[in-house]
Amino acid sequence: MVATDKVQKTPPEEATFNLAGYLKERQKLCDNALDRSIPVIYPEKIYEAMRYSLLAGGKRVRPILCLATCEMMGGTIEMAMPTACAVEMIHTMSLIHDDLPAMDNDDYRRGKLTNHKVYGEDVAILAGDGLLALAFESVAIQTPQSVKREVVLQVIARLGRALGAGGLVGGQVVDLESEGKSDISLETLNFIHKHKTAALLEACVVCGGLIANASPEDVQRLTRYAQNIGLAFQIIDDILDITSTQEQLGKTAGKDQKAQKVTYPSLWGLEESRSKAQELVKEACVELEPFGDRAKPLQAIAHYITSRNN
Ligand code: GRG
Repeated sequence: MVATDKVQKTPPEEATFNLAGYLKERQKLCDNALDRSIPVIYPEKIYEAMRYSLLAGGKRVRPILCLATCEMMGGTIEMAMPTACAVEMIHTMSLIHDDLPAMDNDDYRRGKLTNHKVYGEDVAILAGDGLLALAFESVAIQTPQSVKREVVLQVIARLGRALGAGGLVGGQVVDLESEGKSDISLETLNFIHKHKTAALLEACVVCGGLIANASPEDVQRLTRYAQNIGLAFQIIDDILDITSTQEQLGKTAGKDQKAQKVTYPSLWGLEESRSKAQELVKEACVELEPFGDRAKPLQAIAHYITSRNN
């Protein structure tokens, strides 16, 4: 769970917006909805394994982005909550599979043993699959009738695109191929992270906008906002792998250096990486200017991405 009391310095333009309080409240809403989304029924083992990782904490950045965008564009939390839950289910399944011995082979995630360490590789794979299927079922079945069915279909298509070979899966494949290679170009690194990390963040924001009937022009603005914060998110993730402890991160720290992985700090150094992330956040916030005060939560979340410590 994010240490909201540890959210660092608030930029002056966000001074009137209580981000820590906002995140805490939204995390609670998301946690409650996610808790309700998975009962424990027969065969209990799989439902328990799905709940284990889904309810293990996590900052809930993706569902909060989805809800915040929907509200900014005039929609409600109720309209977006099934999609918000879906993006967190998809994100969690990607973490479970990423941690498997066949991929990153990690023992800790969100401050707990990884799913396969507790339930075994076979059940961990199936827990990921179960979460992925439930994500789409949630959007299709739980989205209220106030959202047009045509929009629900668009959301389902967007999510499918973001996580398939043109998104997370494609980014992960290139990441795996790049392992152990020291001559990875910036272009390849950008490809990996635009797909592995930014694609889902983009889907969160765009789906939130679609649910609130955002115009195509606004969807374009939202897309640019999300692409910029998506890359900034990954740059900071790379920095935190170097500068934070396992306790702060809830997962193994220093993994990239140990695996001699090419990262943004390994190409640019820490300081340059930080300023590039800040530049991306600034560019993201420019896209929100037409939305005036309603954009305060999304602006504050963008700044939080570069000031977070986990
Ligand atoms: C989606 C079908 C499908 C398969 C998954 C394994 C895989 C394919 C992709 C890997 C995706 C991955 C693990 C990307 C890393 C993204 C990232 C920066 C994760 C950390 O996110 P945080 O900091 O974590 O938001 P919390 O725990 O706070 O939610």
